[in-house]
Amino acid sequence: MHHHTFIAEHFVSFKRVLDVHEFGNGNINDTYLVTTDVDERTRPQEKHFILQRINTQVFKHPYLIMQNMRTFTEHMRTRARLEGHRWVMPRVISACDGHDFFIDPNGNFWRAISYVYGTQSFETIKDSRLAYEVGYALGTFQYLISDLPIGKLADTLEGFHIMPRYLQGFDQAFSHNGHKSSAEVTYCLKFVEKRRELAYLLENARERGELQLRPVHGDPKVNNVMIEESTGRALSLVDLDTVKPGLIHYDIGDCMRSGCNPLGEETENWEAVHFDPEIGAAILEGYLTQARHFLTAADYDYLFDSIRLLAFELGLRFFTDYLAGDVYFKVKHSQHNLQRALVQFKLAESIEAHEGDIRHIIQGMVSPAT
Ligand code: GN1
Ligand code: MG
Repeated sequence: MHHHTFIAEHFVSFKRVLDVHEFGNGNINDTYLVTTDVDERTRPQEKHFILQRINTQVFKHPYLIMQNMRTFTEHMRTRARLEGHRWVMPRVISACDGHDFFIDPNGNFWRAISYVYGTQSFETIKDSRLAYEVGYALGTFQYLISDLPIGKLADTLEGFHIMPRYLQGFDQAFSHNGHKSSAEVTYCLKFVEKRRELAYLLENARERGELQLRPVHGDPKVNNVMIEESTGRALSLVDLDTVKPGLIHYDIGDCMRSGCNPLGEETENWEAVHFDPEIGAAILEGYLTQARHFLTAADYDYLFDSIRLLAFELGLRFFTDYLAGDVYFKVKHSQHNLQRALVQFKLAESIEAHEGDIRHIIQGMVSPAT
């Protein structure tokens, strides 16, 4: 029996595994789509499920992830039902022994989650309609989880999105790996040097009490939004390992840096990378239909900064990993993390160049002209 079929079989009873193949292109965990032999017409939700090997170098407490997932998916599913939202939360699928996971003979941590039936996802945004849905998905997610007390969520990834910590990590990696040099590396170093103070912007606002911790998604990039094939509407936001207390700005910044980059974060053509303000406006519009119910005036004040900061942050994380020898993100070649860093830094530059437009768009949405 194929190794992955053997693993998948631990999550099915009364049905057989027909196929397991790699799915998506996550940078951390290994993800597979499993196909079972159930009759698609009678039990469509069970035809496929997602099987994942959690990267325990990154996620040191996978049990907490599963515990969190039970807590907030349950909470959000109930709220969605009570308030009549068309929304689907993926379900944790127990292993046959009743646990939320399966540890294979090599010590790998595996878990299974339901696949949101009849949906697909996209790597980049081609039109405003999809952009609106992506924003709507993030707003709905944040809304449905907004009344869950943060004390109920464990911290699944310490320091995640805490920009001053990434800056520290960068300084360390740089001092140990100062030998890597090229025109691109020099560009990246200068880029970071010029923007060091930005790193403290959101965390200082949080320390001053202007911004509050809330439950956030942590990784709302475009390809985590599940779009219903028959309607084109967003039905779910998946990839839930980083749901934990944080600033909603991490989410909106991440969603915008991902959605408004038409070339995508994996392009080799980094010099052509740019921010598309029209897509940005549509994402924000969809987002605010839901988020306006819980955003404060201070939250709006930091929206622009968060868009700029999250592109900078991800670029810095990729660049640091490049300097450190690719210890965090999966890479396909030795320059991969450098290339990814350049993409995010170019994007951040474009966001800076569009600062006026973006602030104008946000302003127009806070106090719409009547
Ligand atoms: C990682 O593995 P994936 O693609 O879901 C990363 C995110 C980055 C993203 C960039 C836990 O997510 O923070 O935005 O790559 N996740 C973690 O593609 O570090
Ligand atoms: Mg992810």
